[in-house]
Amino acid sequence: VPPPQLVKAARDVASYLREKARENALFQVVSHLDADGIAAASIISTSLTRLNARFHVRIIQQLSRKSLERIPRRERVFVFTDMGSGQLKLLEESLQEDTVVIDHHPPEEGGGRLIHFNPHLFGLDGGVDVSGAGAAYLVAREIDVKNRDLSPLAIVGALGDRQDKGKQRSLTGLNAEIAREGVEHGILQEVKDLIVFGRETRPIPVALEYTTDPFIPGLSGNHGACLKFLVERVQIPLKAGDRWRTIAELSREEKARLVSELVKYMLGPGNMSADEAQSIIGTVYVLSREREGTPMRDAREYASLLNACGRTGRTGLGLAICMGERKRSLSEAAEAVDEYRVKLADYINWVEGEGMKKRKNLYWFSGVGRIDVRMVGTVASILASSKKYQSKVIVGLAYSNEEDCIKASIRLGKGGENVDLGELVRRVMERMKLETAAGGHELAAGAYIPVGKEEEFLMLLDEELGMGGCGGR
Ligand SMILES: [Mn+2]
Repeated sequence: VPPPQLVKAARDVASYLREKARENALFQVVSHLDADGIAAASIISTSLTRLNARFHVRIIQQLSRKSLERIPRRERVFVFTDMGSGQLKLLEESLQEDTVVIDHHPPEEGGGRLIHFNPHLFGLDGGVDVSGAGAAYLVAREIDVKNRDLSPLAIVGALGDRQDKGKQRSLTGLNAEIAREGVEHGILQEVKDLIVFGRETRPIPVALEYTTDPFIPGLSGNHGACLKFLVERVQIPLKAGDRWRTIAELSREEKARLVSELVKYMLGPGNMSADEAQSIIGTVYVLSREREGTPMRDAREYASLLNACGRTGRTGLGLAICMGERKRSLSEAAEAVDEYRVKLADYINWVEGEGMKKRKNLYWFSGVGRIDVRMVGTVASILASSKKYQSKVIVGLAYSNEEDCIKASIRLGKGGENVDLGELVRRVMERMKLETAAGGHELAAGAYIPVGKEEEFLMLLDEELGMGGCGGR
């Protein structure tokens, strides 16, 4: 059960938004371009629609002075979702307008003039207990009890943010609470099943090929190998007549065969740990009112779809889908997912082939002019998760149009636990006397650096790593 003070705070934000809607205010929703951010924005947008309120939505990659300047101001009530808690002072300085922040990131001090809703303020951990979409949902259901039908979107957001850290990849904390509400409402189901990409929509070999979480060496990204594996080892019918079957269609026995062969492969030729192999089975969240065979039926696939929409510049499409559009948008969404996959594979091949450079204490690549800035973090994360870069630091660079800066995404491979990347990056920014956005935590950090300062940034980061107790790795 959520702490009563948290419910009370959500209720206060809700009555504020209702009041402003009654005054016919124009709302400006601003949110983050990942799946959680898009889901959060759509939860608030749907709630505003139901209040007959006027609103605009802007989806951005980074909240900064620059990105704020680009948003029209006049007489708007700003509602930030899945962002803002880390920039309370910036928001208070730059916005004279009424401003609401609904976020789950660790809050900074200050921002007393703002209306700020964040589960951290009530002793919860926004890293695993609840997502940005979850926080938005807590407010939405206080706006109107009808908005309880939006709980599946809160689950989509949480899965998009990889908050499924419980047993068998289940959601915990407030997320589990919200899932239970969805189940009670008859709009969500929790089942133990194979967790692969596109279980509702893709031919089985493609589903396997596209599965990168966990990344299965030799199978992930390799269509031919997946087909061969299925035909030779698993031996289940892959087609029904002319049509390819999906994972969701497999019988219990067929699925059991697939699982046991997969696990054998992962532990054998795949060279994966038992933990990693086990993570192929887990809690699947099914949006039971969505049509079977569509990507919105499986909350994880829904999240990948939103992520692909955001990172290929189709944020409007992602929002439309979350707000109920189910016609032309589905084929467009499929295009977004394919484009995203193809780009990602191309980027990774390029980095692994020629892009990756080495320094004393880190690996780095410059994707400037080559890699879309919205995807550089994902590229670095995928590489960091591979065995090759175990306990290594990877820095990916790309040019951000939004910020007119170089974005650096820094990731730490598994096994490098005695470094805090967020702390190191903050120290480097201090030494460079930069006040551009930067931050992060132990395993992942990011920074915006003026064009031309990349070399200095890499040099100082390398130096800090050398002093930070992980030199020589
Ligand atoms: Mn989030």
